[in-house]
Amino acid sequence: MLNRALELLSARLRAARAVTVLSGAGVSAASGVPTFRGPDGLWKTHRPEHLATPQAFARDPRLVWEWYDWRRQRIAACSPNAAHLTLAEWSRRLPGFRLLTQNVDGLHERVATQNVVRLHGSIWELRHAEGPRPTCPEAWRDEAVPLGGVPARCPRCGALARPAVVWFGESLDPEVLRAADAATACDVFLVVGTSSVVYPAAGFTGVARRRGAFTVEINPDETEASANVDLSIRGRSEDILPALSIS
Ligand code: BJW
Repeated sequence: MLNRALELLSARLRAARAVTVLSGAGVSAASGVPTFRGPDGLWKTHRPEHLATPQAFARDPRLVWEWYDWRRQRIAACSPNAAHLTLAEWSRRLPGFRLLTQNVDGLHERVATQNVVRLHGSIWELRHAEGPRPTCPEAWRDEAVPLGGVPARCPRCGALARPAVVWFGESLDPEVLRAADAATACDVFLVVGTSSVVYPAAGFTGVARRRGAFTVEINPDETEASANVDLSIRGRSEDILPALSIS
């Protein structure tokens, strides 16, 4: 059964002129990066509305930064896994390859994956909490672990900084949304390692399918997307992706 599914998907990938992958936290799970939901997920111990919203940050920037500082340290100790490596190889070899990632950990970038659209920003980038200032860059990279100070500040003007990530209730960058929408026009749309509950990302699979893409989910568990894809493969991304043959 699994072998048949892998053969079918491999054939689809080989024939495709455009392939889009939507990745989520499950892709980094084998690297040791905690997922959000599920038995060991971050939300088991931290309520999202206490930490991943602009209101939470306004209320207690130190608390929110402590959580991000802890996550940055944890991610810095992680290495990309076989799923990241396979997608990086596909990005060089498959025509019209695009990767939409919800992950902020930077592990796809660490293995030089091409054509990556970061839907929710990066945990390694910071920006001014009160909006851009003409004297300073709009966003800057900061890979210090632990952070030089909590809450983090702009190295140039000293103003309060925030992680350049997208919190609940915040809009995604319009350019990013345009790129994501364009990527839903493809032959194969693969949704990997995401619970498919957070919008707008969760809506892309349906859009791709309505536009004629062959939609596939790779996840060890059933998700919100499972019933609405053409092929649902139960398995871990680090096992399934390397088992697919694109040549
Ligand atoms: C494995 C595995 C292995 C484990 N291999 N797999 C429409 C309807 C309803 C609500 C909304 C809507 N449109 C917008 C909203 C509101 C909201 C939303 O979606 N809420 C829902 C929760 C209901 N969305 C927003 O607010 C977004 N903004 C927006 O739309 O603006 C306009 C607007 C605002 C308000 C109202 C209406 C419109 C912004 C969303 C930002 C999400 N931000 C976060 C935090 C990022 C920063 C940070 O990291 O700190 O992004 S939340 C968190 O969830 C993070 C993730 O990217 C995101 C998705 O999580 P993901 O990747 O799916 O992880 P998990 O843990 O959920 O799932 C892991 C999966 O892996 C599981 O399925 C496992 O089985 C699997 N797995 N091991 C493969 N080895």
